[in-house]
Amino acid sequence: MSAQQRDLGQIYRQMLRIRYFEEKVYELFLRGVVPGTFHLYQGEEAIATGVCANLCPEDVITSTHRPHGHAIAKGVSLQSLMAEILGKETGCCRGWGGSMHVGDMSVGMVPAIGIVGAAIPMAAGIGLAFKLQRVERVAVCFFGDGAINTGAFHEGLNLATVWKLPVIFVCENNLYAISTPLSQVFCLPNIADRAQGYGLPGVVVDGNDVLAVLEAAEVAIKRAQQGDGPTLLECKTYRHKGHSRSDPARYRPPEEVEQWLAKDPIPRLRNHLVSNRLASDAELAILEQEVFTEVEEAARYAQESPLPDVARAMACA
Ligand SMILES: Cc1ncc(C[n+]2csc(CCOP(=O)(O)OP(=O)(O)O)c2C)c(N)n1
Repeated sequence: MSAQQRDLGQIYRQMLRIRYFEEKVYELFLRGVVPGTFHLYQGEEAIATGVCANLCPEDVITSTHRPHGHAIAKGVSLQSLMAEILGKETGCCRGWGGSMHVGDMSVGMVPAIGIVGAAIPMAAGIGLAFKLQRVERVAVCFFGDGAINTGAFHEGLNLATVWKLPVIFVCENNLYAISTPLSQVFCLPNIADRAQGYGLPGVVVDGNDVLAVLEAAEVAIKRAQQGDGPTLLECKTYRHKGHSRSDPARYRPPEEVEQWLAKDPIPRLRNHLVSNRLASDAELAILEQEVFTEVEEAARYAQESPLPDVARAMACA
């Protein structure tokens, strides 16, 4: 299916659900309701949305310390996600994981892993399981540019390629690993260029253009489903906020931030929808209100939910 034939209204809704959800998380944090830290995905919504729109519930994703967008795009409910972030019993991990470990295997999301790069070989292992089971399922591994110099990146990409595993490696290159610019730790023009060294296709994608992500992910997923092995997708993007909730991100030049904010993927898709008469302003305003209400409802649900029972803290299940 070409990106033009998809229901782009649904894609817009999904990106907006991620954006509004995280705005609410930040608001709740300022009100002192969120325990622990979190890492906002704002600015990168087109990647999770564009990739996961091509997946079935049976396909599996792995995620990082910045997992809210991946979770929402893969189908974790806003209610259970918000409850997890607030450490509540009704959370997708029953309040035991918090923001950095959200996940729900019933929709194909392995609980997120905060160790940089650690999920890369794990995704290869999931792909190996699918291959051995002879099922047409794929594993998608999201990771940041900070993961590309870990041994796990080398092991995971190499084995997945050698064994032709159905894995899509999605590098969300937002130019910084905490405060370290990619240019200080990497010499090639593109992370995707690394793929050549392992013998898999490496594709550079504008990660702020959801139409481009949809198309590139579709090609990579088909290739994996046909038994032709993995692909490395490098999605170039930018996080709007600091690394974590306490980071003012002063290490980024203001003009760089400004340039990237102008490429915000959400208004970009909105403009596309309106200028191509795929949706009117009024229709999108209704959709935006619906998403706002859905997020408010999730926040209310999470806040009213009980905390986990302390007596269960040392139990295994
Ligand atoms: C193995 C390991 N080393 C260091 C850290 C601390 N740490 C947490 S996030 C992060 C940066 C990750 O950057 P990147 O992979 O580019 O993802 P982004 O935060 O940009 O989404 C680091 C170094 C960690 N979690 N795991």
